[in-house]
Amino acid sequence: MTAYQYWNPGMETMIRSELEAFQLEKLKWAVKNALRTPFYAKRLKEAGVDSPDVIKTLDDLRRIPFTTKHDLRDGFPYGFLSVPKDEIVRLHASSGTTGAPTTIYFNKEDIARWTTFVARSIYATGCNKTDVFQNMITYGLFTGGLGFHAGGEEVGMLVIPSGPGNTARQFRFMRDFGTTVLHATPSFLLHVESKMREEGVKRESLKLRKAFAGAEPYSEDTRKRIEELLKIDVYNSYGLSEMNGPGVAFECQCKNGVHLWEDGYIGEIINPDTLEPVKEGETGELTLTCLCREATPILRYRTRDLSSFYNEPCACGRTHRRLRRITGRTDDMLIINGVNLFPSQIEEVIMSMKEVGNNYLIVVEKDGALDRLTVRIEVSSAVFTDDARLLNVVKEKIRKTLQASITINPKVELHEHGSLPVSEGKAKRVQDNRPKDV
Ligand code: DLL
Repeated sequence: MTAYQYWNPGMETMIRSELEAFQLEKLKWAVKNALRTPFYAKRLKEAGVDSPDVIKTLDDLRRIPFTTKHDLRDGFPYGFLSVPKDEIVRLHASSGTTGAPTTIYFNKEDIARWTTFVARSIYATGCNKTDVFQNMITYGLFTGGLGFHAGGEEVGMLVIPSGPGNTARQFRFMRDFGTTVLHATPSFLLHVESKMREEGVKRESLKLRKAFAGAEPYSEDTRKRIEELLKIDVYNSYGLSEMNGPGVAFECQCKNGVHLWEDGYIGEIINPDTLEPVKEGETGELTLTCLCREATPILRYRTRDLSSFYNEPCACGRTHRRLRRITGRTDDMLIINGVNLFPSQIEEVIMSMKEVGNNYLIVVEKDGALDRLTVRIEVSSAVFTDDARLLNVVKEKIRKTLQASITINPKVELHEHGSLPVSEGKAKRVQDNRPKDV
């Protein structure tokens, strides 16, 4: 039987009524901070929320208007700042692919609070100060590097700030320092595994036992694949820059959904069209209110991530509700000849097939008036031989399985192991080559 460990037992197992009372106090604090920012001073007053005293119950959250990425960009650079500039000590930014970056500022207390949430997350997976933690995610403006770095140190682990890339160097660190815990995007973990085989690194020569995987969507089958191939326990880690970064929601040792740390964040699931709350347990857009950051308050932020809450309590004893794996973003849905398709639906099918290797790419193009979907898939060298008949059998099998699941007939291309592009950060799984104005 697993002995569950809690970083902050009182807070993590607090009965719901007390947790909600705590949230209410923090929400008032967040509204007070928000009213000091140029953006919310206007937006909240227009909505009749001109004082934190307007918030009398948690239901009053619904009196606060939503905040979008667009608002954050409009407020760049200081429209969301609630403290004097000389109080802020750090910024992080996510650039996305278009438009101005969204920048989040932290004061010293904000950094300390964020760090505690990451430490709590790491500890919930069963890590402790005896672990050696190789942080193979991007440092810099991206929150994954420094966020996990500080959280790991807070737990007391030895943190190796390796960053991503250069797998030969990563393997050397793993051997030299006896790494026990890894952190990376799931796609980079798969790449590490491929390289391990390619470079003949013996798994037995390494002490790896756990990995945190997040920052991009991945399926349950991908998790299982990483666990089986790397012989390692993989925990899902969810977060976003607007809510500090990692440490927003994390899996415990039950590995069945990510606990949203509700003393730091209020989560709502809304219907992205009507903006009304969905029924309990239904899927919709996750909307988050940050209760733990003073310098850049963000209320009811529309994450665009699609998820739902579990209703049942978790066996670990934590009372903070769990979110299901993100199935996609409202803005990454593809429409192929009128059929809606999330890239995660493709990943779910192919990653459960043993013929499929560790990397794939979805390409959408115009073929005359129609859209054409191609799925490029790496296969193992056992499959990728000169035997054209075998290749065709595999290709047909993947095509038919995909078609049965997504109701679109894709073209399937098989590629040699290691031939598709690998990203060190978030994987780019979709290449939409259709003209933008069509
Ligand atoms: O990705 C923060 C982070 C760093 C999370 C390290 C986990 C580990 P952003 O760059 O702002 O921040 O991207 C946030 O990434 O809205 C989701 O769409 C996606 N995302 C993050 N974690 C997961 C996950 C960081 N576990 C955006 N599953 C989010 C699915 C995820 N999607």
